[in-house]
Amino acid sequence: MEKIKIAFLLFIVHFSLFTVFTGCAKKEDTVKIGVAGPMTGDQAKMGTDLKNGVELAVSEWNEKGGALGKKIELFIEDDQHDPKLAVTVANKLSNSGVAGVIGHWNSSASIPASEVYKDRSNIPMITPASTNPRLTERGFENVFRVCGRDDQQGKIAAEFVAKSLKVKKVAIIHDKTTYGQGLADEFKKALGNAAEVVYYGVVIQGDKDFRAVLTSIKDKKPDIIYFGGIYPEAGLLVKQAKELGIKAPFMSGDGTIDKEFIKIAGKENAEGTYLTFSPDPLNIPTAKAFLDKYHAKYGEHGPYSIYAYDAANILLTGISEAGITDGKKIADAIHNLAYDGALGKVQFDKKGDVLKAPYIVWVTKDGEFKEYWKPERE
Ligand code: ABU
Repeated sequence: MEKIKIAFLLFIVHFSLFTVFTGCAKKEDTVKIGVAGPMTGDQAKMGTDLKNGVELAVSEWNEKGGALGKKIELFIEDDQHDPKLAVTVANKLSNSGVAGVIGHWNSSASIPASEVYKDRSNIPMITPASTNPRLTERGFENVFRVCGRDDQQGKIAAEFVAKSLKVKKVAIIHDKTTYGQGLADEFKKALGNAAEVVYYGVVIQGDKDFRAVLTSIKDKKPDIIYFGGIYPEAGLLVKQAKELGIKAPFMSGDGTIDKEFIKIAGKENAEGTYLTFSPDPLNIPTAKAFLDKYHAKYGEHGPYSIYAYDAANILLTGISEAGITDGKKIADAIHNLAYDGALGKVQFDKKGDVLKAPYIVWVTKDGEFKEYWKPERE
């Protein structure tokens, strides 16, 4: 019996020494940050932009010594914009002991994942891109977004088509996702009686042939087609609409404003498409240093690269201000920040929304996106 006790004690001592002198101990010497988004699949460009923005911010922090005197370690996870996979990813990141998460990209992923982070000791999450209002309407103190909301961009889109384009008949399509349907409905609500909605219908994310829906729309002779959804479907819709001889311009939101949209639609077909998004960072003086570094390291920036960069800096500043990797304390610190970032000053309200979301309308011209229209009050 004595021999068994000694053997057991030796095992414990050996195991403890092993963990101290191996990678297990090394991991505890880092501040762990989660990054989550669609890293593979048809929206992988958005996940890559997100990852690149975060990696750039973290490399800068690590060059200066990290956070809380420790190196920062990234845990990158792929949710494939799938709500169920987003929950799995959120649990995996929570189990890894992350102090906070940058992500997710899609509202349909961010909303269910945020429930996990809330339940797992209020792990703070800052999304660069999820714009569905519900994300911040549930009173979660650990949830933040550095982008605007779809009730804000839907309103600007409606104001543009009613006051600037002065259209009479509108067709509305969405992709049945939290984001796509939410944005289409916010646009419709804001439009009110300013124009007649002659068609309201859906497409399925991942489908490739939208000719049946577009043929029904053509019969209704709308002055504009509004789409709530993301660039893979938006590109095909515009391409197929032109092939069917539809002349009405196309309008969509921030989920479509990426060069991938123009590639899928074709340069000629994409011309004249209107999109709501925030102003061009190329015209924002505070964004210059970020853009120079990003372009040198990764090439052209995507729409949400700069948002991911600022989100990571805000999370790491919150951790530093809190002085500890405690979810609630970090969230409190983030709520109290007035952060001067690449996008300018970022401050959050009680819900975790930014105080300013300056949506404008862009247009595609010569294969590029150009700022086109600003609401009068801005
Ligand atoms: N806001 C653009 C698309 C991401 C999302 O909200 O689902």
